[in-house]
Amino acid sequence: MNKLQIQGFDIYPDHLSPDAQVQMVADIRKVVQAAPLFHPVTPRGQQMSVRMTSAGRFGWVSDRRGYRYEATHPNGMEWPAIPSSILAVWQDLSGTDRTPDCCLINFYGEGARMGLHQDKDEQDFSQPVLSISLGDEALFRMGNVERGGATRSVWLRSGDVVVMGGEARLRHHGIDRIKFGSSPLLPNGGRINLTLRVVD
Ligand code: MD3
Ligand code: FE
Repeated sequence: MNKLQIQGFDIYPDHLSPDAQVQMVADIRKVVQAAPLFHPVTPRGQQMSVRMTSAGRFGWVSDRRGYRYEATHPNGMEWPAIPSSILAVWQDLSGTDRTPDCCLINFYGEGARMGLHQDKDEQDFSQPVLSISLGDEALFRMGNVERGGATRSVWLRSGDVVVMGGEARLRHHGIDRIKFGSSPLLPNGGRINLTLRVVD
């Protein structure tokens, strides 16, 4: 498939067909029914605008006690298994033999965003992170390993996959905004981002 390389990120535009996207959304709905989306709160007490849940052995959570991976949802239950439709994309593009421990599910409603940050709660930064975009278009900003400096932005669209490995793994990144209602995939609008991660 065709691949774009920007600041060490490998971007696969339109990797998933429209049918595959519809199937994946159906699989995600089952996960969300079992493990409801919640608004994480940062350690400083700010509610994030993105709602989240997870599938896999671990899920990512944040509250006043900090950012971390947990074996259970805030409601106490174990996270659902990662759907095989999602694991198949990892097997295709990740380039690692490890299995992902976590599929973090981010839901962006109208006005939701995610500030520039690094993903540092995992044990082994030699393992890549893989992201799948579904639904509305999002402006993805890519920065540097150190704070500050120049950034580049790219629109991520439904069906796009991004792999962050090597030098890109510790770069700052974020979502400035979404174009609410730009995709017909989710009937009520919004954007789903899936990230697959090796945690321990
Ligand atoms: C670069 N999510 O969940 S995905 C996140 O679209 C996150 O919801 C954004 O950043 C989203 O942590 C961006 C692209 C992404 C994901 C993980 C990365 C880029 C990354 C990890 C390391 C470097
Ligand atoms: Fe991130």
